[in-house]
Order: sequence, then structure tokens, then C-alpha cells
Amino acid sequence: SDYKEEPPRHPALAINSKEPFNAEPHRSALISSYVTPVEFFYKRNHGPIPIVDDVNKYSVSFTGLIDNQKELYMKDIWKLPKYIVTATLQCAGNRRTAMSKSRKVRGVGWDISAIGNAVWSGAKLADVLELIGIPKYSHVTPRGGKHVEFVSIDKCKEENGGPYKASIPLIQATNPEADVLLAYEMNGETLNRDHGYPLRVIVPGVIGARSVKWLDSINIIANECQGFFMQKDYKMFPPSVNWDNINWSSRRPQMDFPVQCAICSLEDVNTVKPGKSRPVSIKPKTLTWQVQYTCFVIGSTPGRVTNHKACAITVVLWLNRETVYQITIKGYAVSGGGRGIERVDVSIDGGKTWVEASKSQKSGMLYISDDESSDKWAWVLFETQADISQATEIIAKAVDIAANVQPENVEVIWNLRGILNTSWHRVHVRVGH
Ligand code: MTE
Ligand code: MO
Repeated sequence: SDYKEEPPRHPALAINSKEPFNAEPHRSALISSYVTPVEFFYKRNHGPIPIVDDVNKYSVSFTGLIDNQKELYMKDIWKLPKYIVTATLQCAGNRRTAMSKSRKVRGVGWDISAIGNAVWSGAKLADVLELIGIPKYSHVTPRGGKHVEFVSIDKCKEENGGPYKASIPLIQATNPEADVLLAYEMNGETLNRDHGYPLRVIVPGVIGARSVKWLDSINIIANECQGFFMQKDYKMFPPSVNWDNINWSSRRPQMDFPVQCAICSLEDVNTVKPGKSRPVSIKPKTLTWQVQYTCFVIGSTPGRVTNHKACAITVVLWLNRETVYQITIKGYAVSGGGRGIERVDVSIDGGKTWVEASKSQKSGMLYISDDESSDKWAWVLFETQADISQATEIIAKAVDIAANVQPENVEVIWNLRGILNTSWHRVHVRVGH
């Protein structure tokens, strides 16, 4: 098959599809560090991983509505100023499995880890385009180019064996503040094959589908890319649209992703029990009433403690004890378009009451999300502790700096392709004996 020369992968990844290779880390591994290690970073492919043997011969061609067609080699890209951008990449299909449970959707199933936060380094696309003659902050080239199309060297069945491709508006591509990169490093190491060696696009704040890997050419075009993944996929439809009445051209390709968060320290259903989980305290539920009632029943007045009374009280306390478990609620929160996270609300009673979780990025705790020191394209990790003594539903929801909130239920954002499930993340805790 075409999948004979796939790169080695970490055995701890949960594989959602083998060919093409789609895999994600387990929840707890995902949030074990602010920067996701390369081997635990989700892998989302639509075909076999291409092989680039000779990086010196590898080049990116620039075509389309520009005056001079050009070819840039890696040495040309390496020569440009190197930028380091910490950005969260999230597949639009993240949390699709949960959406499909509400009503069946089409697409590769993902739990909550089709997302990762990496330190990308490379040249800014705005610098690269300037090098080929398109000035910074251009809306349109003299020949009418308004979009920048990225074409890969891989082969996907959705493109009938052709390459994966996507586009972004020229104004975003030529805006240095948008931080769009042609990245050749991930977490300080040469990009590996799975993630786009030797060169990939990183479009911060936008669904992962636009960050084209294994870049082959950049075309300046008048209208957005007409490829499958721009026109026949990765569009957000309303819940009323089904496979019989879908009109693909009625919707725009999804670009920025909305506010999202998920709890990674817990599974969908968790059981805490003595021996397995560590109780923080064992306390009686209704102490005074129980003691008085016990005294009354055994016919003596409180105060004079006899052996049989003490014994009876002990039995009552034992029968009425309540084991309290401390649970760590930890996860990620992120919003698209460079909108930082304002806060993360956590409920341990199914949404009746809420507490605000603490949030952190690389530089420690974050109090204000648009702090100068914060990574604007990156997730925040949130954390809070809860004391639990009975079965309950734990929920997390994030709010971004534009006060956008996550929808309460998946039904209201259900869409047939199962993209952008950003509904409140709910997990259940049961108390066992
Ligand atoms: N680029 C190419 N050439 N081929 C692909 O299949 N998948 C896209 C994007 N770029 C894809 C691609 C999708 S849908 C996502 S979510 C991200 O790459 C995943 O990037 P990763 O595998 O580095 O995590
Ligand atoms: Mo994706």
C-alpha cells in the first residue's frame, strides 16, 4: 500500500484511523505540560505521509496573480528572520465523538485531544510574500490576487489523489501581526514527518485544517481555494441541514475557531472509592442530631458517657459517615482569532453553582488574559480542586475576552459533519464503596 513508509509513532496515542493515520493522546497526557511534546501532539492526516529525501532540493513555488513566478528553497526561507510563536492547533473535528452521540455525524471520531499547544518557529509568511514582491498589509495584488492558497505534496482520496490544499485571505497572510508562519521547527526541533517536514503553514487562531503541511506551492488567487477541504468540508451548517438538503455553496469555509475548553484530568465517567482514590476526610453527616437521638434511644442523658453509650454513638457515627474525595479538575481553554481566555467556570453540581478556576501559561499564573506576557494564540491550562462526597456531574465552560461563551448543549450546535463541538464539557463522578 501507499502506507508502507509511515514514520514511527508513540505507542500511547489512541488511534482513531490507521490509514490515513489519525491519533490523539490520552486526556491526562495532553495537559501534563503547557507545551505539548511532539510525540503526544495529535496527528491528523488525509493520506500517506510524504517523504522528502533531500531538503536542499526541496522548494516552494510561487504562482498565480503575481508578476514573477518564483521558487524559494529552504536556504532562502532559513535566511529570513526567524520568529517563534506559541500557538494552539485544534482540529475542527475535536470532540466529534461526543457530538455523534447526540445524533450521528460523519467524520473521524475524536475525543477531546485533537488539539495541542506547540512552539513553532519559522519565517513569517508576510516576510516571504514581501520577498516575492507583495508588500505588507496588501488586500489585493495589482493583478487581482486576494487569497493565498497553500498546496501540499501529499495525496488525498477526497481530492481524487490530488494534494491537500487550503487558502487564507491575502490581508491575513501579509499582516505580520497575524503571525502566520512557514514553520520548519516544532518545539525547537526540526519539524518531523508527521507534522509537515520540511515546511508547513501555521495559521494561529484558525482551525487546524488551514495549516497546510508539506508545503509544495503558494498560489496567489482571486477567489478562495476551490479544493475539497475548503468547499466540501470544514463548513459549519445549522442543525436542520442533512445529507439530502445540503447546499455546500451556501456556507463559507470555517476559519477562526470559537471559544473551547475541556476537562482532561477526568474521563467521561469516573468512580472514586476507598483504596482507589484518596479520601480527604471522613465526616459524619448529621452529628449533633444523631448523638442526641442515640442517647434518647438508649435511655440516658447526654453528658454522662457510659461505655454502652459511647459504643452506640460510635456505631451511629460509623453508619452515617460520609467519605469526601478531593478531585483535581484540570484542563485546557482556548479561543480563536487571538482572543484570549477571560475565565473558566467550573461547576461540581451539574451547573447549579460555579467557581472560577485558576489559569496558567508558561510564565505561571495568569490573572488578566490580555497580559503582555501571555501567549495570545495559545491555550491556558486551568485547574481547581473539588471535594466530592456523592455522585455528580462536573462541568467546565470558558469565556473569552470578547465575552463569547460556550453553548450549554451540543444539540444547538449539532452539524452533520460534526465540527466545532464546543458545548460545555461534562464529566460524571460516581462514588463507589
Ligand atoms: N496538511 C496536509 N498537507 N494534509 C493534511 O491532511 N490536515 C489538516 C492540517 N494540514 C492536513 C494538513 C488538518 S485537518 C489538521 S487538524 C492539521 O493539519 C493537523 O496538524 P497535525 O497533524 O500537525 O496535528
Ligand atoms: Mo482538522
